[in-house]
Amino acid sequence: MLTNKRWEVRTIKVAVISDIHGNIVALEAIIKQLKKETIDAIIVLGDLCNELPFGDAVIHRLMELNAYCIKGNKEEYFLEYERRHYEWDNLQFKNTIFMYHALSEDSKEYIRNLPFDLNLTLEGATIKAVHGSPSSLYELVHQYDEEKLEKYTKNLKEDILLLGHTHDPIWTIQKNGKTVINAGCSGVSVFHIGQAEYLILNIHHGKFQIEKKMAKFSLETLKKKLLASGMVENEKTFINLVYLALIGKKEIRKNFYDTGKRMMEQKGKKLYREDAEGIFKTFKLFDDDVWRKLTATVEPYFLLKGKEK
Ligand SMILES: [Mn+2]
Repeated sequence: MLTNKRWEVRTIKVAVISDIHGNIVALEAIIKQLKKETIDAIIVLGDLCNELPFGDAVIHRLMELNAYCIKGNKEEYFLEYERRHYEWDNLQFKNTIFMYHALSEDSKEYIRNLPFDLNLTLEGATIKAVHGSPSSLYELVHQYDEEKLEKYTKNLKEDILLLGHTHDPIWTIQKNGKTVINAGCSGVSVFHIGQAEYLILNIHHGKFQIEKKMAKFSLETLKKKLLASGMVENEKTFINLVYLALIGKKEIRKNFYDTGKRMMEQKGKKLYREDAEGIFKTFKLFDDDVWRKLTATVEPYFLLKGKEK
């Protein structure tokens, strides 16, 4: 029968994007590529915003595209800020607060309503999508984490487990008859300079095949947008470290945070709160004097100077 035959040849294409972190320039580059093919669904694995200050534009675009989105730890930071359970007066939090206030009310509401995970059945394939791991927004699951992979595939009902959060380049692994896919990092990858990685799942009668994709974006356009955003004038260090990592100088950022950790330890101060809940379980705290001393050491490398106040 004609209808059945048509049904049998149907392959659906699902784009999977992760960790955009407010990089609207990268997201637009991906969308441009997606428009060239027939995409049936878009899944976004959290950390839509909060690193680069264009989260509002990113969320509006994802709303327009009717993307299936889940929450990342970076959205949770904003929700923690809304709850005001902690003090947020450290210098290092100025950028988080700035990016929160750069969101429109409908974007904030969108974030509040993001689910922790998604369970989808698409053309016979069952998919579970999470940001970190099936039990936490913060847990990192790498390709070599045998125990975690065992734990999360052993009783998995779905065929495919989609992960993000690590910013590893895209990887896939077979375990306990399941396919685990880490969708990499679209917005702030330190492995693909000026390129946004994502993937396409081609699904046909429950069988699927994975295509790794790459979309080039302009770091110059991004730089101009960052300079116009007001982020540098608000707190210059964080955004400069992010931008340096984006252009391939990730060791400057790594050194900043590693040295900061040692300086806090030398002061006999804890990097985490005793009563830590939520984001403070994973968020390292730096005293302002440490943050300022470190800034002085990396400032000569800063490319985003901002306007004089
Ligand atoms: Mn994350």
